[in-house]
Amino acid sequence: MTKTAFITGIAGQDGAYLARFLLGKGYNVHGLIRWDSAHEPYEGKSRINALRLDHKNLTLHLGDITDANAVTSLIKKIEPDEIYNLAALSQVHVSFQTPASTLDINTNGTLNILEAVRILGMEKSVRIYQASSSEMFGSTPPPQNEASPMMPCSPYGVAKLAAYHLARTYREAYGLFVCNGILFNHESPLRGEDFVTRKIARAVVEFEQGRTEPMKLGNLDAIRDWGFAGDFVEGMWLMLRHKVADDFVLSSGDAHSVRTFVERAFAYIGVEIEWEGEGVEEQGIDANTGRVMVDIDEALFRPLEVNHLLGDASKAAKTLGWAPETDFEALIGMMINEERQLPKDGSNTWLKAG
Ligand code: NAP
Ligand code: G4F
Repeated sequence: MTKTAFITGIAGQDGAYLARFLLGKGYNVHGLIRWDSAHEPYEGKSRINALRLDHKNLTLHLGDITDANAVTSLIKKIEPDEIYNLAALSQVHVSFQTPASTLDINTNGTLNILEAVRILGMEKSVRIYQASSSEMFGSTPPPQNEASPMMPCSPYGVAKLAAYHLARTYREAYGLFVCNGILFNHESPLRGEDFVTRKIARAVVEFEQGRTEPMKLGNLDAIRDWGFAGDFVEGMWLMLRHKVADDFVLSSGDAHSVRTFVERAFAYIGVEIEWEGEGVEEQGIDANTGRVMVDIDEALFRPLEVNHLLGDASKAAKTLGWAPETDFEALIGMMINEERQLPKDGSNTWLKAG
């Protein structure tokens, strides 16, 4: 029988990849999209365009995860078999500037989904994926797995941790089938433009095409475990196939600093970067020409930083049979190649190509 999935945050990076994955499996996919994302020239719309809006099994619903009544009536109408709750304010730095709305979207938004399923008596018929995050580990030393202490370092991390506990509580109290996917950083050509990997990939291609202004970055020494979003959405789906609801880490298991990402990205276009100076005076220099390619901007540092994330996804490997396919170098190459092909109007063709 055809399954029906409801994806909140469908206009985001993961929403686009997940929708494509589920449509490919024959699902009817319903997506929640904010009204301002549904219109050009917002990048959310271009991701949805890349999905082919006219797919006969894809239905978009205008709405907001913070609107409890609207969320409840939508779930009642859609009668989904699976809900993937991806909607979030996902920019960690921004969460320091908008802490209250971060909690409203990331925590209360999750509560709205859980409560809707409970109030509608759908506990036994719906399986829920909750987009939890490695940011919840915060200052806990690496490697981090499902049993590691959670010590978040941002309003974003705190909001995600509260949502994680709400999901666990609803699972235990009301028998909801809800899984927390504790996902480490995953990137793609569809990554939002202000996340560091996409920002670097874009700048590198701009340099290749004649850019002269140095790229500005913040903390070069933060270490992240970067994987490919396309691999990770399959893990979300696999969690909902498991016989019991549980929590799973998904990660590549390979961590690098932002500095290394910069070096490898420039190396991809044949530029060797040498670092000179210290602290905010540090610069990344083209070793051949002496040109400054990277400057440090103090404003891009966060009030508190998560220094080192390195995931241990052995539980997901053993229990779900999940393994990422795309390694660090392949991810960088994919992002740069796709950035090179972006049309001048900024719309992203990746999913059409894929
Ligand atoms: P993303 O690209 O920022 O997508 C998030 C989506 O949520 C956006 O389309 C956004 O809509 C939507 N949204 C924000 N506020 C909303 C609201 N009030 N009502 C309805 N929709 C709203 O993030 P992503 O990278 O795809 O991540 C997906 C989920 O996984 C997020 O919950 C994120 O926190 C979590 N996560 C991501 C990673 C990662 O490395 N990517 C790792 C761990 C966890 P607009 O387009 O209108 O802004
Ligand atoms: O790319 P980022 O903004 O991602 P961050 O903060 O790790 O968060 C992402 O991954 C989380 C999972 O661990 C998700 F839950 C979250 O939703 C999001 O998807 O920053 C990565 C690192 C940080 O340490 C940051 O300080 O890069 C450092 N950085 C240095 N310069 C920069 C910049 N980050 C950004 N965004 N922009 C810079 O110019």
